[in-house]
Amino acid sequence: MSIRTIPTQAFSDQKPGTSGLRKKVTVFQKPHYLENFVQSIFDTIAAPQGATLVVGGDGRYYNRSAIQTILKMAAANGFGRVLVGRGGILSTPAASCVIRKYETYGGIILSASHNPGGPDGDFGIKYNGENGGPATETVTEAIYARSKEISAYKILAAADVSLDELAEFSLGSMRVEVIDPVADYAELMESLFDFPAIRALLAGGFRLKFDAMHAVTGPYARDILVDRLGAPADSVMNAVPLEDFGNGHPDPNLTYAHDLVEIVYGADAPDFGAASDGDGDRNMILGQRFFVTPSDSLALLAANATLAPGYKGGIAGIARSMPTSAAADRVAAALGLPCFETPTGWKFFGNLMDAGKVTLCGEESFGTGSNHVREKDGLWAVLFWLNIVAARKQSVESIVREHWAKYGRNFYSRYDYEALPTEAANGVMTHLRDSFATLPGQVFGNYTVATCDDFSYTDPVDGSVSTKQGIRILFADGSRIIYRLSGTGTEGATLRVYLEAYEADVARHGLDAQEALKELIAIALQLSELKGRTGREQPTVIT
Ligand code: G16
Repeated sequence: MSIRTIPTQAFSDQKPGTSGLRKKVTVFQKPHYLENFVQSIFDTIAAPQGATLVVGGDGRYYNRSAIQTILKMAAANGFGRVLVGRGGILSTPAASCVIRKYETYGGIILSASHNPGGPDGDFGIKYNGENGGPATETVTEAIYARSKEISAYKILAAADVSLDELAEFSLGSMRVEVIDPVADYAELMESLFDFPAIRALLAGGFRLKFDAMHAVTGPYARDILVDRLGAPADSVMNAVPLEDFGNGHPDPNLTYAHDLVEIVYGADAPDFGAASDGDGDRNMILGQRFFVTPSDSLALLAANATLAPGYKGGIAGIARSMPTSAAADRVAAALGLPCFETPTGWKFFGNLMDAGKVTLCGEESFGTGSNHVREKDGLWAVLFWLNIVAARKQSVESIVREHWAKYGRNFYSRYDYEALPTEAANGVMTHLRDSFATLPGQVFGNYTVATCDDFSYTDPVDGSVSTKQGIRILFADGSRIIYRLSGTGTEGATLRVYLEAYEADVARHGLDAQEALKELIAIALQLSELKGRTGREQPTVIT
């Protein structure tokens, strides 16, 4: 087997977004496209000769073929050993777990997360460092810079290898270990949560439904919820991972996880519902006919953390992304803990966790996690909730309502306008920026604008600065409207509008969020001139 150096031409569009490089499968299939990006990663990270790499993905279309290429390129670039999930499968949190447990140099994760898959769907690739977390912006910028000047890549001339059985073999001078994708992760979960208490809860008739959305968490959920915790087999639905996610959109929210929502809001509803996304890092939590917003979920987990054995000593601090509601801030204040507000993107939490400043992190985009790995973690959140329910012996709804009564309720909603013409979306943002000088002090109905700005963040650990991370309109009563362009879409631009209003009055906590936020929504549309500028009457998704 010989190492070949293949001449190539640089692509100009390999800038990683919020979470790695995400493009249509057809773009990744262009000659040299994947190889160029992988070589740019290898050139940037400059791993020492013989280093160990983890490789795996969410099983979507093109996963297997990309892994074959990456293995041959890793062998040609001097890696000594690669741990790869059986069948090419590793959920994002499981990949993070494996990187940390085996102290590898880093890992390559193949996923476009919640984006649809299949030959016409999306694909993605990202690099995670030795802490198990997504590469920092400094590293992703360096990878991008390299991708613009690359002129050759190295690959081993070898036949494809079989990844369907647990095995160890050589590829050139590199060892390949095909590992069980579930075992290490399941063991970690068992070390964090009170499995006997959850087992007893389920044995006592508590019914749950977990929707794996035909994505990567199926095998993980079966192993943990059914085999280890004793839930009936039909507690896990859509459990078989499919390359096109059964033609679905594996995004666990009220719109896309509609199969589950119908069950949890239907007659004979189970006590608990949950779903995860394409690569297993997102989660949605539902009680019986009751939706827990991701922002509230973070606050609730923080407030109840000591009920789980893995956190019984308390937590060091909390971090949330800027658009996430301030519900967690209230818990942090009550517990006397630091609370950090970061830009959107899990990569911004890594330094805080590594420095021991925070234990729990969360985002409005259905992501919660802790320092057990360096990715958000869907099943971890599900188990945390089950642990809390088992310990408190209350329904999800009553736990949330008690929380609101104590801390107040942060009404919250996000409006997504997907696949907009890029020009129109940029036009909205420019128009808003142009209004910064005149907005403060203006009164809109019950709301007075206090300040507005472009969010920027200085990392308290390494001092790096990230600018233009979303436009904030902050009102005198603490309500907020945020406008942000998504960094994960692959078609045109996705504009997100985030709305938040705080309500201390318990009598008003039962209001529907859309009702409570009605006036703020109208103001958001008015200020942005969104309808006129984009031609969109309605958002694509409301969460
Ligand atoms: C990624 C990031 C998250 C981010 C989300 C949405 O999640 O890891 O931190 O909140 O995208 O980002 P955007 O608003 O830019 O689309 P995932 O689950 O897609 O990897």
